[in-house]
Amino acid sequence: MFSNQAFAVITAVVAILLSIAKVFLEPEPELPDNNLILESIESMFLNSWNDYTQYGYGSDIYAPISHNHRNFTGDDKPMGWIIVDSLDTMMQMYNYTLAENVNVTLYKTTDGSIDQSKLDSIASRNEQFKEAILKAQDWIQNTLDYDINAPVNVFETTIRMLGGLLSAYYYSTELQIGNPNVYLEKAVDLGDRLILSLEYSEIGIPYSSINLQTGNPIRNHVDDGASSTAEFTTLQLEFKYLSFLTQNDKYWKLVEKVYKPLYENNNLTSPHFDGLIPIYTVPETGKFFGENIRLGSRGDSFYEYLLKQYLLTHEQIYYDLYRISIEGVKKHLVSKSSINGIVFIGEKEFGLDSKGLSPKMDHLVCFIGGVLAMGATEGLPIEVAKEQAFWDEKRQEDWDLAQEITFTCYQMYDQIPSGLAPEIVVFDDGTSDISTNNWYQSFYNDFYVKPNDAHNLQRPEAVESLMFMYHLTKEKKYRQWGYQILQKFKENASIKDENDTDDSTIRYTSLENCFDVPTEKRDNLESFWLAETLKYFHLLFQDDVDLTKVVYNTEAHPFPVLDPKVLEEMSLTTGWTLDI
Ligand SMILES: *[C@@H]1O[C@H](CO)[C@@H](O)[C@H](O)[C@H]1NC(C)=O
Ligand SMILES: *[C@@H]1O[C@H](CO)[C@@H](O)[C@H](O)[C@H]1NC(C)=O
Ligand SMILES: *[C@@H]1O[C@H](CO)[C@@H](O)[C@H](O)[C@H]1NC(C)=O
Ligand SMILES: *[C@@H]1O[C@H](CO)[C@@H](O)[C@H](O)[C@H]1NC(C)=O
Ligand SMILES: *[C@@H]1O[C@H](CO)[C@@H](O)[C@H](O)[C@H]1NC(C)=O
Ligand SMILES: CC(=O)N[C@H]1CO[C@H](CO)[C@@H](O)[C@@H]1O
Repeated sequence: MFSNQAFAVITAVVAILLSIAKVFLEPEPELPDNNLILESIESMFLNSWNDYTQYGYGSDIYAPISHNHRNFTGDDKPMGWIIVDSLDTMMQMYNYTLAENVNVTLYKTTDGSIDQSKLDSIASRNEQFKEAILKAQDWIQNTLDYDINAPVNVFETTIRMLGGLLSAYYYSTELQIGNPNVYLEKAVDLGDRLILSLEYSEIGIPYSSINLQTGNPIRNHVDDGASSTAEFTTLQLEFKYLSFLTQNDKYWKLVEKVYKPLYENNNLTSPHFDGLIPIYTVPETGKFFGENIRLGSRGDSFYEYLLKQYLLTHEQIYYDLYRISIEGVKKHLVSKSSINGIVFIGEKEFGLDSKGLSPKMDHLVCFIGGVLAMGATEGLPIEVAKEQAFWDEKRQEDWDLAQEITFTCYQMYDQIPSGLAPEIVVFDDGTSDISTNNWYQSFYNDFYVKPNDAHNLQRPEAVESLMFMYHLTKEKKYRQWGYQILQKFKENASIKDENDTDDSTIRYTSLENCFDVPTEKRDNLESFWLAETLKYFHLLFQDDVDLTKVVYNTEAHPFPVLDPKVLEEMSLTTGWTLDI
């Protein structure tokens, strides 16, 4: 007979082997027809949208369970938070359901006739998208007024509102729906208000907020007044595109001014940082405040916008800076879970010189899979990218890491009872004593979740990376993982009225706790559910997505790739250099 101890060891070993087998050998289910999946994504969007239209239209903040709603700013003027953010998703779905774009042969029944009810249902969704778009345009033209006497966050307002207006302009032009100039005029109005935050800055780095009416810049009220480093380094795509559209280089010049002090005043490329930014910066000096380095909140989109500026405008300096930072990420932040060897990206809370790596990873970090993949391939299918002169060992490493991290982000859903990821996880890397705490544990023991971090806000980043990985590889698994997550949102993040017999009151909301099943809901609709998560789902299941043609801003608003020759003729070029 085994001793108790030996038995415990054997049980533990068997459990580990089983869990490894489960993580890597799960059977992959066959997917329903693509068009059925796209249809269900469009319906999910319309369910959320129609509920918002009925009970909260025009408001910035909406609670789908109680139907409560309010606006951000003190004087109760709306910012267009949900409407502007959602517009281009509706345009994308409108385009996809347009009769001339529907492949009728896909709707043939077995006897060769066309399933007319299917076509009617597509046409009906198309009509709903069209009406919603035109109604939103009318609202933007006649109700939305940015002359608001209240402070707004420069970064959030830029990526969501300015970004949303600019991409609405772009799609409205491309798809010939509505009047694009409504969006551009509003974008210029908003852009002129926001840009003052950069214009008034001493060295080029803005305060975190600005009063839209008075132009008064407002220093951060916490963190000793420091600005979030990712916030002022995530304005560049929007304002550069605005410069392009208005032929006014003012915006372009001002947004790129943030980089020189940031790099030079901190020696950012020196081994002390290796291109990795602490998450706060003192706006008057450009010096970092604190040493907390992470790819999660306040750090994330700094890296994203280095690459995406290169992809949008082909300014080489941004690829070079991106390269330095990504080498820093690979050198300092990558580790593995001890049980299944799942690769994660951790944090250096006390700077690169400190010992160890904090194994904490925000769901937000999941954007990096898609960014690494786009940085390696520049949007070309992987097999084509590998034949380009630019392909080298470093890009191969980036590509490998992109695949690993995307798998990890899928695990952040697959190892959770509700099938939906928590806001933050802590990996068990074998070095810390986390298993003794009363935290939640993932199915196969790769990570733990603190009770306060167990909510799900319907965030997009994992689906975003799945979308990029699928279109660059055409590997079916990315759609299978995406489909699984989609179904979990459908089942576990949806609500409906108790007496609803025809599902007409279905809508989607955040979760208080993704470990509880049935799930406990949180009465909150994030605008990025409509702007990003459902858009990326829809793109994941489309067939002809060309990733070399558009760049998605950090709120999933698409801008067209700009021709460097045209930019040169317009004198829209990089105005700074760095010795590296
Ligand atoms: C927010 O703005 C919308 C649109 O103008 C308006 O209908 C609504 O009443 C405002 N909400 C509040 C709480 O004032
Ligand atoms: C609209 O749909 C057509 C046909 O699917 C596609 O080729 C085109 O790229 C789409 N346009 C946009 C802006 O998505
Ligand atoms: C329409 O779908 C059929 C069946 O999948 C396919 O063979 C055909 O190439 C498609 N046509 C177009 C124009 O995409
Ligand atoms: C930056 O690094 C250079 C060379 O290592 C050094 O001479 C300089 O003093 C450093 N500057 C700052 C601000 O740390
Ligand atoms: C649902 O129907 C029951 C029985 O008719 C009624 O008592 C209840 O108030 C209804 N609930 C709602 C939310 O209307
Ligand atoms: C409402 C709810 O929580 N539904 C489902 C969530 O997901 C699990 C499995 O992933 C189901 O068992 C629940 O019924």
